[in-house]
Amino acid sequence: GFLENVLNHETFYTGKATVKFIEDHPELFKMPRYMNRATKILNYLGEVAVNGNPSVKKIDPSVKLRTPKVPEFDRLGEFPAGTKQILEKEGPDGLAKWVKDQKQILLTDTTWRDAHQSLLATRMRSLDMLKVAEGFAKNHPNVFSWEMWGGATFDVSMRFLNENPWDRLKKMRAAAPNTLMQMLFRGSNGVGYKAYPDNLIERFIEKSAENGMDVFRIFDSLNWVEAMKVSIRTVRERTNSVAEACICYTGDVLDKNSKYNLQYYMDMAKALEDEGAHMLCIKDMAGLLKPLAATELIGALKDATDLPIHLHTHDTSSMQATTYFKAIEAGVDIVDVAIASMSGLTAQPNFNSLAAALQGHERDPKIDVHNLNKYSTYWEDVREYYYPFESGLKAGTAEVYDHEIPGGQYSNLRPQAAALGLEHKFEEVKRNYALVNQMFGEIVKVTPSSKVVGDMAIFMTSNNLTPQDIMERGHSLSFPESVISLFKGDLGQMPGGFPQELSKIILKDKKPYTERPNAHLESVDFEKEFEEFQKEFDVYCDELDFLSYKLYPKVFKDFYNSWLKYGAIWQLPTKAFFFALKQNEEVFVEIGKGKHIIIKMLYIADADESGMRKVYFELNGQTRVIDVRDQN
Ligand code: 3PY
Ligand code: ZN
Repeated sequence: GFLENVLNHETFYTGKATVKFIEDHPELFKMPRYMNRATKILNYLGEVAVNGNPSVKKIDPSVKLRTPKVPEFDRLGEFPAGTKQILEKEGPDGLAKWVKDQKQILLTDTTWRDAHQSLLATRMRSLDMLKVAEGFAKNHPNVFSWEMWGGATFDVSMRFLNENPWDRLKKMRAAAPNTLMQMLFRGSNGVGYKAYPDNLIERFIEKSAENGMDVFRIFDSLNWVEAMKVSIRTVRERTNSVAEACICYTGDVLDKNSKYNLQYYMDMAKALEDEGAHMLCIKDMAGLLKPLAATELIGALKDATDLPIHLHTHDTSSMQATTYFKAIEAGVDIVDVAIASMSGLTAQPNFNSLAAALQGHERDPKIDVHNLNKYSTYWEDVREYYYPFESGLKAGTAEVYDHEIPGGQYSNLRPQAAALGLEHKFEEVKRNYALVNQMFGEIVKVTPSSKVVGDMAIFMTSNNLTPQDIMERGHSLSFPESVISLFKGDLGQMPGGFPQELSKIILKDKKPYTERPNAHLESVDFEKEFEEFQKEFDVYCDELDFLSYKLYPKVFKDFYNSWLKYGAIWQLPTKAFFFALKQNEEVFVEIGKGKHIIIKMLYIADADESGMRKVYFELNGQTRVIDVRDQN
């Protein structure tokens, strides 16, 4: 109630309240915002004890969970200087020059973002990262950057982890002040799945940089440079961060019949350099860049531009370490790797093994592999807690060169097909994915365009349609919304345009357009809308929350409501978060700096006639009871 709200308000309990305090904070009368933090955590633990965590579909009692051991580090020692200090001192152009001047190969660690996005459905929690962030930064100061934000992490952290994505950025930044923080940014689609107004994209970039983002890896899902301009320019002109512009690698550059040939990549590289990119990235999201193709492509790009070149791939074929070797010998500047136990298959190649294999090479990255292996053990133990999100993939596959499904989507497509009752037809879904690629005119496939290709493949599979059926009977078929939207121009334009005949079949009487989709969107009126936003939510929601809301209104609203009810449950250990506490199990939770609580699960009472159960806990030795509706 009101009194509890006041007593738990930080202005009050820190002794700063004046008479005006209550007048200034009308929200205290209605908001459970300042309900005791421990009580909120008990609400959550009670809820998952009775109904389970909605993300965890099946608990496997045979999985043995070990306690992950944090490798030792000097807690009181200074952080050795790293790439962040170079950026601070030299600025983004100076950093780019520094990168080009290095003889050694530089490494970006994707363990914190793409590796778990591709292996564990993006479910890695901040707490598990933060436990090792400081130590890793101190023990491995010569890692070029950590890719730790953006892509799917932004919405997934709110949707499934009850975490504020901005807090992850701020906390990781603070934990590793010597290392560059890097994110994946979908250009005019931001960290979403559709175009947003330009001024929202600009504000998002500015606020990300202010809160610690150093390297913006910017791509467009159709390789349309036009759609990347606003992002590149904003990073260059309004921040002190690096604009790393991507070319999404598609098809096979050595295939003379493909429109994605060497000339295509060289032209795009020059265009991105002209737009002001500080660095270039070859974003090989499906892992299609073969070793010999890497030699050609890196060589050609080094001739075409003066920018440093960063190579990103996924190891779906299990050949990509060889590609890295070839790229390194051809002069690539930086490659993306993931810690051993979080590497391989749909994730990035193995950091530890690559660093070990390069010892004695003239471009040796000079990594302490012995120490790095301890981090692999840590992540191996952490990974066990995420077993409900494993894709079950067992080995690399050469099929990826046929279907070209991106790593992040590959591990998702099977469950998506299964949810529609098509698991037994998964081979056909993959075949159709390849056919759709051809029908759509060799389209770049990466979020969000890859989703459209997947939707179309599933549509064809579930309706038993061949490409010929589509061309002959398509006029009477209603296509998935995302497919219509793509052909209308809502994701931008593709190299060489959309195939005309198919476009007419899909669009029927709808008219396509060729301007940037963002040009049709009304600008955000920040002052006015922020005020309305605070009225709808509360005055403690800040500008970062507002950005989350503008990108994902519904997701933010649900997240906000869960936050009011459960509070900062990102602080709960992962086991308790996903699997609840068993009878008599105890958990130690750090709820603030130097502030801890101990929660013990006592028992769950039977449901009463209205379906409510009482869950009994001990909180710091005192019995507490939480009422939970049994949803089963
Ligand atoms: C994303 O956009 O999330 C990706 O990882 C694309 O590769
Ligand atoms: Zn990737």
